[in-house]
Order: sequence, then C-alpha cells, then structure tokens
Amino acid sequence: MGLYAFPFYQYSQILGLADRVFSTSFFDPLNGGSVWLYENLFWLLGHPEVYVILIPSMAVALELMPVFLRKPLFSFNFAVAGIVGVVALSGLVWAHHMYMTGWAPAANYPFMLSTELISIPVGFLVLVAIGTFWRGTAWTRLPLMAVYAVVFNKMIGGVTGVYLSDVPADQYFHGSMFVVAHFHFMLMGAGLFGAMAGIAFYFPKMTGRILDERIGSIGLWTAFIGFQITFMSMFVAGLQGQPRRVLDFDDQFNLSNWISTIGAYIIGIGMLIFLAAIITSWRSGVIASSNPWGSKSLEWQTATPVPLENFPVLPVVTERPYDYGVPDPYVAEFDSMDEDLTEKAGTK
Ligand SMILES: [Cu+2]
Repeated sequence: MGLYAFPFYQYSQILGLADRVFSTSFFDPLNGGSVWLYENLFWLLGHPEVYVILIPSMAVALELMPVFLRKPLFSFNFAVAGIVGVVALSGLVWAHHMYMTGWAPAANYPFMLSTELISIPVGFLVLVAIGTFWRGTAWTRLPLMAVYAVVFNKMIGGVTGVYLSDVPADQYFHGSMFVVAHFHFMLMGAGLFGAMAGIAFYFPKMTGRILDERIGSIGLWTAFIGFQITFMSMFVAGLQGQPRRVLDFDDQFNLSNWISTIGAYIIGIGMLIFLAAIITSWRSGVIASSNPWGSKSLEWQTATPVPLENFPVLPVVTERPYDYGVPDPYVAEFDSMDEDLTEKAGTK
C-alpha cells in the first residue's frame, strides 16, 4: 500500500512546490488550476494510509490469538484474503472524503459502493478474530487483554464507518465530531491497543523479562476506559451537530466536550502507567524463559537474548506455526500404528 499510495502525496507536494517556487498554477483556480486536484492526490494517500496503520495492529492480534487461545486461527485463508481485499480496495475509495466538496457528485455513488464493499474484507478479519475466540481456551494474559480491546474498538470503528460511507448519512455527519470519533476508534483504538498487545507479547524476547502484568493491565484498562469515555462522548457531540476543527463551539456541546476532556486525561494516565510498567519491568522484571507463552513459531524456539545467526544449526520445521491443539502428525502416526497393533493382536 505504501508503494502505490505514498507517491500520490509526493506528487502533490512537488506540484505545490512548483506552484510556490516556479509560479505554476496546478492548484490555483484563478489561473486555470484546480483545488480538487490537491484533494484527490491527498486522499489517494490518505485513505490507504489508514490501513497502513490498521493492518499491522490487526496482524498482531491475529498472530497472538492462536498462542493464547491454544487453537489455530478460525481461518488463516480468510484472514489473508481479508488483508489482500483491503489492500486491493483501499486504492479505489479515496473520494468518499469528498462527497460534500462538490467535486464530481456523479462519482459519489460508485465511491459509496466501493467503500461499502471494503467492509467485506474488513469483516473477514473481524470474523476470523471472533471465530478464533469461539470455543477457544483463553489464557488471558496481558497481550490477549490488549487484543480484546483491539477487537472491540475495531468493531465500533468499523460499524460507524459504514454509516459514514453512505452518501445520505454523510451529508449529516460530514465535518462533525462524529467523523473524528470514528477514525479515532479505527486508528487509535486499533493502533494504540495493538501496539500494547505487540509490546507485551514480544517484551520477553526483546528484554529477557516479563512485562509486569499487574501494572501493565492497570495501564491498559485505564487507557481503554478513558478511550471509551473520550470517543463515545465525541460520537454524541457529533450526533448533536458539533462541527470538527473549531475552537469555539455552542454551549449545548459543553457537557459532551467536558466528558471527552476528562476521558482524554484518563487515557494519558493509563498510557503513563503502561509506560511505567515497561520501564520498571525492563529494569527489574521477572526473568523470562526463552518461550514464556509456549508459542510454536520459530522466533520463540531460540534462546533469549537471540544469538547471532538466530540458531546454531538450521532448525528442522516439522509442523505449521499456528496449529495449536491440532494432533501432532507424528503422534497421530504412532497412534494409528498402535491401533494397527491392537487390531492385529485381537485377530491373533
Ligand atoms: Cu477514507
């Protein structure tokens, strides 16, 4: 996504530079340029860039879930198809940021269709996550707690995104705090808590110590509660009609904004507590074994700290990394040999 999305923004900056330095008029309507050109180039970057932040957090969640639920992903193929679908569609939806700008109103409905379609691959990812929880044996350690937060926030962000992708609904929500709340649920709700999940999970491999679960989870849940207070209240302000990007707003929005402000401080406190867990655990945390989570993937099979060249000899991979709870192929082979033997014994 970076390869196809980021150059559009670079073009926009080169054209803007030309406008300022060489007196061209790419973006200057008075001299035959177009401000729409800038908006199009910007959002050709801007929308895919959301997924550049979102997909790693979802990938962390799906990477951890088999380890802590001790079962394979509900569907590895659907997860991959979801990511590929998001990548493919994310380049075709940029103009949903421009429904209300007056640029090509006839294009609104094709863009509404492509934007709504993107909820299908995103839905694959959420369904794979929920399906993996289903009948899993949850070993709820700090990394999995953060995954709960990611999945919850991503569902709220995803569902509110469906409303915003509809042209009729967007006429009302556009430019309101509802939009701000929505994209924070996506970017911060998935990004921040996905980062916490990844940090807590890889901390033992990075530092040789376990991230303090008590302080870490207090930080995590404080930030999560603060997050819900801040942005749920912001949804309310948006539904009441508060415009975004304003310094002064009408008195009727005071309560929602006040609640959001309190929530934002709670998020900050939670993040500081989480940071304190990182610092104290790094300095004097419980020493971790090389594979404290009992993970099957390769990075956990080597010593901590990871030796130069990772492994002294080339490891032999005998099974897939996410097949928790699936009968070991060799054990299954011995089992069937046992059955053969007992059958033969019976006939004798
Ligand atoms: Cu977008």
